[in-house]
Amino acid sequence: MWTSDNLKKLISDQLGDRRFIIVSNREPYLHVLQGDEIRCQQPASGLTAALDPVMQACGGTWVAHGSGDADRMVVDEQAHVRVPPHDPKYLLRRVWLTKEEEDGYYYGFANEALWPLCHIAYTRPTFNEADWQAYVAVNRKFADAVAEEVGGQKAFIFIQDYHFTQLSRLIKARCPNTMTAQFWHIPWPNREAFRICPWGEEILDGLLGNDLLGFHLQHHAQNFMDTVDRGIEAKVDYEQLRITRGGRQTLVRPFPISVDFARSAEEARGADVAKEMQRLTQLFGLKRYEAIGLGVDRIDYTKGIPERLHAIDRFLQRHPEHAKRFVFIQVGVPSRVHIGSYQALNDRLDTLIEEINWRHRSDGWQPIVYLKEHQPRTTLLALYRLARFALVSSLHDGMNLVAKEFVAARDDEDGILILSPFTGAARELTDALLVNPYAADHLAQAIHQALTMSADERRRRMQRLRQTVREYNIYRWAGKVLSALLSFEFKDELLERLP
Ligand code: ADQ
Repeated sequence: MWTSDNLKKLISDQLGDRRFIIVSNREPYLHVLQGDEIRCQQPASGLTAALDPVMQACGGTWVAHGSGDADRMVVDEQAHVRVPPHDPKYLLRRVWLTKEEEDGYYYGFANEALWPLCHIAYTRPTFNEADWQAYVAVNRKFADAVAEEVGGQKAFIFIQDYHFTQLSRLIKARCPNTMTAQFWHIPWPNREAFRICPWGEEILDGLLGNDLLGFHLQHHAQNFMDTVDRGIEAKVDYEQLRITRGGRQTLVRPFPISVDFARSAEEARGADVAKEMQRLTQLFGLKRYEAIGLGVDRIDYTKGIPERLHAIDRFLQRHPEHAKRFVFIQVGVPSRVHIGSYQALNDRLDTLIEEINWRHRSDGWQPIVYLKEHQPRTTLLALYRLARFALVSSLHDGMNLVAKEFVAARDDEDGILILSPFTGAARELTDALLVNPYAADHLAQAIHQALTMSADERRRRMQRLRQTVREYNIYRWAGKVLSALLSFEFKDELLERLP
């Protein structure tokens, strides 16, 4: 079983004097002003939630956009701050972006072009030359920051996600002694869907600057290889999962990401979470209900939140006997609010929840409680434990960590996971109720099944789900990625020797 200690050992045995640097757009800790005080927050992001425990185990430097309004107040002259604040384990190097850069690179190309291009959720991508130019310029800015951190030494650089398709080549031009791996946290679409991108060739070529390219699923890796095969000149070896372009090789591999199971399980059993469960029970009068349903998401059109609400509506129409005996808590943190489609979704959710609550309201009861803000980890863990079922209804999702967080928090071995088959998580979590979110009736039926399932069956399913998430945890993910990257250089039997 992979643990934080195995991972530490792998890093210290194999890295030697090489620097270890992670690059992502989102930073793992933001400093924000609340009145006169500076507070440190962790963002609602699957990527940072997954990688923070890895960095805490490995040390090293994390390079990311400094986006908190108090970020500049706490760094030194090199834009460095050590994190986590109360028990520093690694260095955070912040990169400053202008508003125009953020607009073009982040909101524009990354989130209005690449995000919808890679998710089949029927939101059309917008391609804009100025956004693309800003995106490339910001990739250069990050390459400069990484080069400063490398400082002429040998280094392993681990690049995250679709914000940095140009980064690996730019880094290697500046620092020849580096190896790079890049992990693509979202799906890779089929080649027909990808073809519409006007800068497709540059994106494919840029990604092939990496020594290793990781996706959550074999299927995404396969789509990428097909896209390269049809899109640009390269030798694609489908058996060895290897692409050669311009004499250089890139390994393409699936690595399903996960959560820190041990830490979540331990925290979820702790006194703080128990206290928080009591507070929430009192605050929302939860004792009145036989069961609580739960949704937790970054508000995004890929997460299928309206589909989930329609299913609750349908469920209550079909099974009015559950009225007043059940409540659904939707926790949704607004994200990317400067983009029109996200504003429209926020408005749509407000209206939809109001409508559904109005339709079913009775004697002071209403079916949906909407917590539209960022919640601390203790609150999320408490909600995971209070819920009879968690509903993850993504229309398309690279992995979906909420599903795994829910399972990790349930050491009481109770609770049902209702999960969309269009998430990466559905490949591993086969003891969930797997339901197509586009079919409101099927989802409504699954809610009914979750509320009427015997305690024995709930336990059997949850035990198997927990076994999977315990074993396929975040340290295994990081260990597999790093050992695949390291095996490039050491060319030994490293992979076989690891658990
Ligand atoms: P995301 O799209 O951000 O990640 P997801 O994997 O579900 O999606 O993670 C969301 C994270 O935000 C979870 O850790 C969750 O606890 C947290 N969160 C959600 N709502 C919150 C709230 N209101 N308050 C506080 N925290 C909240 C991308 C891909 C995913 C992939 C991850 C990791 O889109 O498919 O699983 O990266 O690779």
